[in-house]
Amino acid sequence: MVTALYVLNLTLALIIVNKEVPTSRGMLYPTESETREVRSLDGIWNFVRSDQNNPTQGIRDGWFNADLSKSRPTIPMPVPASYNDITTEQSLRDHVGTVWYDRKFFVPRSWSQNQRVWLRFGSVHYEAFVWINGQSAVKHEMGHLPFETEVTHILNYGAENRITVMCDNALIQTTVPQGKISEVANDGGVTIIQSYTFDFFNYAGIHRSVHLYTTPKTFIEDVEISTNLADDNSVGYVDYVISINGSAANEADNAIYAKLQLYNREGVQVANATSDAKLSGRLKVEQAKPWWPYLMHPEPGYMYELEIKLHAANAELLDVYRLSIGLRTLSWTNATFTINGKPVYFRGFGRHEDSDIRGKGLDNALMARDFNLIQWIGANAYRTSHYPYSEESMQFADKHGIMIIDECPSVDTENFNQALLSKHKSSLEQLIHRDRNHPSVVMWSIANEPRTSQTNADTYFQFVANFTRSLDRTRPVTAAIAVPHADDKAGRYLDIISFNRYNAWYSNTGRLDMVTQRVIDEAIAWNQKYDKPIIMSEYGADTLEGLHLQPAFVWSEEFQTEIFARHFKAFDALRRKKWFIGEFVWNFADFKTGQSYTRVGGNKKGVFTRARQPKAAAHLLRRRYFALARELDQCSMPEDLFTYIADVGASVKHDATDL
Ligand code: GCB
Repeated sequence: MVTALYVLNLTLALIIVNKEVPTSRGMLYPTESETREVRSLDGIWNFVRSDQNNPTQGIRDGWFNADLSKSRPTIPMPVPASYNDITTEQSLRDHVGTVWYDRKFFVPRSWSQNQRVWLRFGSVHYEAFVWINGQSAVKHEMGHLPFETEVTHILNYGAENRITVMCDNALIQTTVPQGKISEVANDGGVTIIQSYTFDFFNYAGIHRSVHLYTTPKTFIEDVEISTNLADDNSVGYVDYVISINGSAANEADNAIYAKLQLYNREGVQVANATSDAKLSGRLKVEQAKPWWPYLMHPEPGYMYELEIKLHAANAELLDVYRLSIGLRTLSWTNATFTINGKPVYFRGFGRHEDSDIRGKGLDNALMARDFNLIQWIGANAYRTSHYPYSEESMQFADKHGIMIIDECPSVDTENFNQALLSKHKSSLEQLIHRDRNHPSVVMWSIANEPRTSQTNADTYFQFVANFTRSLDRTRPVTAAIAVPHADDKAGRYLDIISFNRYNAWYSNTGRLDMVTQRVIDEAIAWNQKYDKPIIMSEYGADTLEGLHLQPAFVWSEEFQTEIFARHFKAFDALRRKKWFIGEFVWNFADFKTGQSYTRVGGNKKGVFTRARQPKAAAHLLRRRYFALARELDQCSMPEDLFTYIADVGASVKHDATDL
């Protein structure tokens, strides 16, 4: 009987159907204009934790009907930030289930007239329930992605308002990412444990900014652009589709139109157009300045400003929205990836949004520092491992010419099932909707280390990859795979194969003599299996800053430096085969993980410490990344790249020509 049930379950699990998923609307990044105002609700909120064994009590008891402090004693909590590391309490750090936030705010009387008001969250991990003045306003599931709702009719104008947020961090088998919740006996009774296989701390809370913003009654709800360049890159094309929302849109179909003007960096108008009745069209940009990656061109990250003015049939100005855009074109084959017709070799990192105290909370100072370090080290790309990063960081990447492999929050995906598939697709839909206008985004990563040898992985990834393509055909699709190439069932649905492997670390620990050939052999094997471009998307070694051991020994700075060098040798052999198109170190900086005896305060594979200072290997990596940039794109070298050693003639060189 038991066997029969098991077989039945297995059969049910095998049938995965490709169902529709809900479509995102709106969510343009909130910016001010002649017709829009933006107010931040960031700051110190009131915070309370539910009892772990009673996570829905607050809903049943209506905690949202009054100030939270009326239900429970509250503590101050910064927004944006993860709540886990703010206090000194282990119980809050490791809390599983719901927590509550609230705060008061005023809305100006002027906002009640002739406009609409929207509430927007940059991200809440993992699930959010929001009330305004006790009325349910919006619910959203999926960390690291924005959501918004109209609140025009539930606000008090010229008066005080209260916003209440319940956030649930529980991860189960049908969330993205997956986790497991179990009840385990402890010394005093039982406790609820959240477990997950992924290797970063499940930070939670209101992670990114909260905004209120106004729009006119009829407004620009969405803009989708795609860009192209003529073969010689001298002329650029911007295809646009504008969606509008509002009563004027419904009444006067076809009568509304948009005027678009494109400005260059100097503020000079370089193109303009009036849309067709469907609010779509094309701008042609003569003497285009293409968007180039960092070090690939003397002027990387060139951004234009697209000004969109929405007009009523009688020419009245309804709404103005400005969007930064870059002109570039991508193409790929089974052996190449090009940008603006030039082959690209990726050199960069897997990263995390992670830092002391604030966890995964948006921190502008940290973000600016990280981009300075990326430029200092000469990287041209990173993967948003293992979830979408802040919109502010996407804007930074655009401006700095840093290419992004944009990853959805699916990590260590397993036990493929129908509910999971729908959420996985929804995470990609939300991600692509949010990020499709960024020139920095050059590839979609649909998963990290999915268990692609399992039954069902084949159908599952066929659906996920094809769904991604149906949303955006202008960028290739990849996934970072770690199962052995022979067992993988997903690669054939990808455009580019990325693989993660830890030679001399997880396998053959300490054996630096077992790296180079293995990396070469594995890359060749992936290429032979799928005949697609290959990237090594993770390699590295945990390294305790300040630990020096000569000869190199695991965990020491010497070992990280040596292991990098062994990989570089493999990459150089592979680069001769044109299909090997990139190397990504794991990780940019040390980051926090769950507790484990393999982790000393977290994962220490950072090239930078968690405080964003270089380890010894950073200097080596910097010399390599600049050497690659110089060889491939003839960039000039930073003056401080080589330290003076000795004036001993031609045998010891110490300047850029040494490369
Ligand atoms: C991996 C994972 C990454 C881990 C890393 C490690 O393969 O993709 O999330 O942090 O290995 O250091 O174990």
